[in-house]
Amino acid sequence: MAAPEVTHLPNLPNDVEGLRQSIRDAVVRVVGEDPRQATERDWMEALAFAIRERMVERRLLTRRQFADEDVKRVYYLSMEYLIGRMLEANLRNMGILEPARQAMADLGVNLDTILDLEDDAALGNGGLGRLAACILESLATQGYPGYGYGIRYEFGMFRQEFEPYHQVEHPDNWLRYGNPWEFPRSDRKYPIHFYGHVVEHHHPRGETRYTWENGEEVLAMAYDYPTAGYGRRNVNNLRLWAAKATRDFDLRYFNEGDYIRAVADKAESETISMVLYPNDATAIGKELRLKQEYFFVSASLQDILDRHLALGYNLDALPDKVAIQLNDTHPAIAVAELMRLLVDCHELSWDRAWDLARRTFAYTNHTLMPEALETWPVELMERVLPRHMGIIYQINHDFLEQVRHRYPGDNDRLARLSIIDEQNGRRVRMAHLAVVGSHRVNGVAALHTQLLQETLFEDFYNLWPERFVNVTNGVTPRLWMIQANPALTELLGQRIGNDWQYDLDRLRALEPYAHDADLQKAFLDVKRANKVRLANLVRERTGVELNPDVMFDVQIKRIHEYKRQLLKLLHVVDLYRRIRAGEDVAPRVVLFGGKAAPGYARAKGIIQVINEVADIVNHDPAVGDRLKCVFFPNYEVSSASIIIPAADVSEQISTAGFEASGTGNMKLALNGALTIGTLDGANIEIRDAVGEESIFIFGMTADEVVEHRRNGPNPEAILAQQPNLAAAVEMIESGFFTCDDPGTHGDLGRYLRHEDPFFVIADYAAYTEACERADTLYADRTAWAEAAILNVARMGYFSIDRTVRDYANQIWDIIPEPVAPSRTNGAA
Ligand code: Z15
Repeated sequence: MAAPEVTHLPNLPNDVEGLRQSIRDAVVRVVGEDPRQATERDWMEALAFAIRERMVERRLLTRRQFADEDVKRVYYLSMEYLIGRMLEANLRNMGILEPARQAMADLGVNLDTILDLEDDAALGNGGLGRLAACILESLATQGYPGYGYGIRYEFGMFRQEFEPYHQVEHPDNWLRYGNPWEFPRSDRKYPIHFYGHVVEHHHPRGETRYTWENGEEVLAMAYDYPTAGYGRRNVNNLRLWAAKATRDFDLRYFNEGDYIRAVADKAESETISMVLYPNDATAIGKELRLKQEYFFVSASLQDILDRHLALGYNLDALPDKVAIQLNDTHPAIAVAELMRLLVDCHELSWDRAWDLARRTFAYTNHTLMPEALETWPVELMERVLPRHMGIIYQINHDFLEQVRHRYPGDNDRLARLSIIDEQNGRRVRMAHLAVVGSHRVNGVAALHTQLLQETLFEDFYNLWPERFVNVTNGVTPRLWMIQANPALTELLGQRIGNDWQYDLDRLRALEPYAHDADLQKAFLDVKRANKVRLANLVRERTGVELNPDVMFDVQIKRIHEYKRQLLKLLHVVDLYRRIRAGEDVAPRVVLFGGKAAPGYARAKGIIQVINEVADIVNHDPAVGDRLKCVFFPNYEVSSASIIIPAADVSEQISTAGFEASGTGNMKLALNGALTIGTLDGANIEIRDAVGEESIFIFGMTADEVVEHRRNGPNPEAILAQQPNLAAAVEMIESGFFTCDDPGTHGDLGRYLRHEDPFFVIADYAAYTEACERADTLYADRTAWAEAAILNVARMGYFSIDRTVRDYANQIWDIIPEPVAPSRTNGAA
């Protein structure tokens, strides 16, 4: 038993006076600057340090309580965490935003100025990465014992610039000033192996044993990011791994040249955690990517097993104390790695290990798109991870035995189910490995889960129907309402109190006031103020002037053909042509935002043509305020929180059957934007929740899309029937908007006429008709306000807290463990 003064945790004051003291001290003690000379950035750093020391106290209290209560923990394994800025979120969730604002003011510093200095932590691409960040925040907020594991990329998502029309990528050096939120844990390092070969050790009695020898080794070092819950003391942890060379990395040199080479190799081994691959929903077949995946999975599993054993549990209790969620197949090698650790390192029998692994893992699928499904050439896997390849063969062998028993003689089914795809030059299907190695598999919206069961995983569903569940995505109201939309938060507080902040279903209390004229006016005033806020930012970033009294029509998401930014662009061109022809069209501001993967030429072409059209439209004196088109550069979490509260209309117009869920759709609707959308992903559930009168649904359903494709689509025939659409396509391909390379717009015309893989042409008429319904409603301010208020009131289901409870109850079997105030450490 250690002495009380050793086990005591500090208990820092959270009042204005105490905070001011901490911040001023930190300027000297941490930043090393004289408070008389401190810059705004110095104050920001000092403030962050004052918060982080308070966070870590609660982190340790939380950990003690979890250990005392013998809780089951969930570990979320994700290649991506799209967190955004941390300062304001940490202040708010720690309950010290207002005292800190006052303390800073007392020190002569404006908090809002400071908040704007912070770079986004953009360790993710899009929806999948942002979902991971929302889930961690909700786990802490609801008091669940839940931890994130991922990679501490030196460079996150690239910064997007237009030069002047096409996208140029700049490296995101987000750690250049250091990072006050991370705790480097130099004592938490795990060895990670690559390459080498496997040696078999035959035993006369008992199983053959395997050792993995002569590979390369790199260390994974932990960096901890405390994650605070809102309105609770719980603070969880996100552990991100960075690659570090081993201490004596191959320094067996004989001369100077070898020595220099050895040090260069050491640096090379640290490139594993250097950069996030900027691809969203497309698989990357690069060796470095496989190494990243294995690197963070192996480190995380070693850490999880160490903790499990250190807490005094035995390995047989693993599924009772540990749940591991695989965020897509990116960490699916975990199935083989856990088997290796249990069998080769902890000497469990194969069968026992397999039973534990399967009951521990669960897998979330985020897409049906074939190009996003990860498969690794057997040859590559064998070279980089030879032991894992052997383990996968064994898993597959046992699995196919089961299938053979169930479906004797059905060789086609065997080939379809196999973890090894034998058709395309022998590849490991990571999704199959994940399904076989998990006790639950979930899709991320009702339609998506249904399609998973009917298409991608049909054979698996027939085999194990009980394994498949739906968990519809959600968003955190702390960031996407309270932080992003303080004006609406304030209005809600006045009308219905603040209970909704903890239980978003309580927004329903707003419903009875939807036709209250005072509320409608206040609601429209809030929206207008948010539009002015956005217009100021757009002026600053692009020079374009926006009229806040015109409808703001917003499409913000990664650039993908299936998301159909081209459908919106055709509408812009159509409106522009008709305005020039003297037609009276409803005015609108169209705002696009989003990045294209650097290697996705078609997506980059879409950005370029939007920028070119925007340039012409915005400078045409004949147009004025009736049409503006803006491509907001470098769309990221921090700009999303300005754009979303200012949107009147939310564009969710993916080809039905292709968007697994969407989460931007939820953020926008929650902030009062009305959706124009297809019956795709979570749009369907949003329609069911908000009602037909608060959403504009259009276009082919997922079934109709399949049927349409089967019938052999003929875009030219449709164009011949639709003069406005034809004129828009002709206007583009004529080069009217060409500002940059001539030829690209002609190519786009050919693409629409002869390829149109996502049926932009086929859905165009229905789409513009939906836009016109929106225009009509928008013109009636009272009717619009009522629909938008009802929209907000009915979005409670899409809280990430509901999502996380669904995972906890259907998949993880964990319960909340709220941290109680204690006598010595209980100050609020
Ligand atoms: C990604 O952001 C998504 C799916 C993927 O397969 C990859 Cl690799 C990245 C998105 C889906 O496209 C989107 O519909 C969904 O809402 C999001 O994941 C979160 O589930």
